[in-house]
Amino acid sequence: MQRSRRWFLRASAFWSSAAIACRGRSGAPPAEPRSIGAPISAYGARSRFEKAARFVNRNTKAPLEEAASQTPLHDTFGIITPSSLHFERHHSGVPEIDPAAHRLTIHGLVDRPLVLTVDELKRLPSISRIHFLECSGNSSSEWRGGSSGSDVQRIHGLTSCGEWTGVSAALLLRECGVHADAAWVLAEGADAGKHDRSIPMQKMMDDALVVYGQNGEPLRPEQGYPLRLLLPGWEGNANVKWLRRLKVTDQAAMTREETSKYTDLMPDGTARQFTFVMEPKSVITQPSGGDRLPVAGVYEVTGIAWSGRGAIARVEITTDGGATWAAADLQTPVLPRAHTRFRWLWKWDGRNAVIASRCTDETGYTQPPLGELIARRGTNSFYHNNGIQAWRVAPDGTITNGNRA
Ligand SMILES: Nc1nc2c(c(=O)[nH]1)N[C@H]1C(S)=C(S)[C@@H](COP(=O)(O)O)O[C@H]1N2
Ligand SMILES: [Mo]
Repeated sequence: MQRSRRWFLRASAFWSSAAIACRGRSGAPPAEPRSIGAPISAYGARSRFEKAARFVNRNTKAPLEEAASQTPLHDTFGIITPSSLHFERHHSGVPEIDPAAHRLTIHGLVDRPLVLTVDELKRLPSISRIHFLECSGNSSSEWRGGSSGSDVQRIHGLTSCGEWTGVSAALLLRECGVHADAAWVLAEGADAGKHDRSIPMQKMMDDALVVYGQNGEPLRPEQGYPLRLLLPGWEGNANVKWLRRLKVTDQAAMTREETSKYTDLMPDGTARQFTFVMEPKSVITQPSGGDRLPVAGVYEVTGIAWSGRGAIARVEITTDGGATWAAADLQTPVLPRAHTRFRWLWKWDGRNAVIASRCTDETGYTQPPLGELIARRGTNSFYHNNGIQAWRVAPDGTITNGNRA
């Protein structure tokens, strides 16, 4: 990294263009602020000059409560998504829940059913972990050719990454004494639609968390305040928000969300069900669709990679549409089931280029080309597109979605 950084500074047109810009401006240093600054504040807000925002991707046939908003991946740095920019997906709006009145009930095939308050949960041993959360419908427009716009936010903005704090689900379930034939847990939310999903007991015992914290403060209402189920690396919809009930059962409940919804119809007419794991995926966030490179020269290509199966082992970059690949630098920490930031220096020659990233996780799974995924799964399915995202760079520097010719 050290060496490539120096090369960047030498080779780049950056310093010379910065010098030109300086000459263009008034030579005098900026004036000292005239009055004393703003006072201290009890709860911070960003500078009024900053405008990055979630994109409200409204389904025009449904009310705004049945909608999603997408993270501005192009304009967020590092690996942590600020809570205010964490993507949202609600099936029936954001309920307003008084934490003092909220209860988590654990019942079903257990010796000792439990009803817990939020304060009681907070007294138990806590765990903080950094994990991504991705809607299985993320990037779904690309199956059939890019209907939801051409920028990274609108194509891939249904993924975010945060630090989550809560209690191990295994600790709670052990406390209840689950029966030997217990194989599933039905998780239910307290929103108007009572969103629910059946979760295999093994995942609940492995690494599931009942979380109340997000990025160092209580969960945002949009993320499930006061409690949500967090299933590291598993599709967003199984991470039940406003969690109010865990029912231990011997079989899956076959709720609406795991039968008519959140299954994947294959070309032969069969459907894949319980496709929980989010497979390895990466995307270049800068430069990306909607950007314009001002001049030929050196650019930092950066983006994020993540895998529901573990840590990212490798990210590669192509600038010639996949003919050749080069290894990108991974920013530490590289954490399992978390966004991982990658960077690569590119000297653009001012000609047509197709840039893309592909990642490989620690299990050896490499993100597939989109065409390969479509050949295998057809275009009936909607969820779980982890194909490679290409961006097309034109000689005038404009960048568009390069997934289709
Ligand atoms: N109770 C409840 N939980 C829910 C949902 C919901 O509508 N209600 N939406 C699910 C879906 S489809 C996704 S992708 C994630 C989105 O989580 P976020 O809004 O915190 O990003 O929450 C899941 N959990
Ligand atoms: Mo989702």
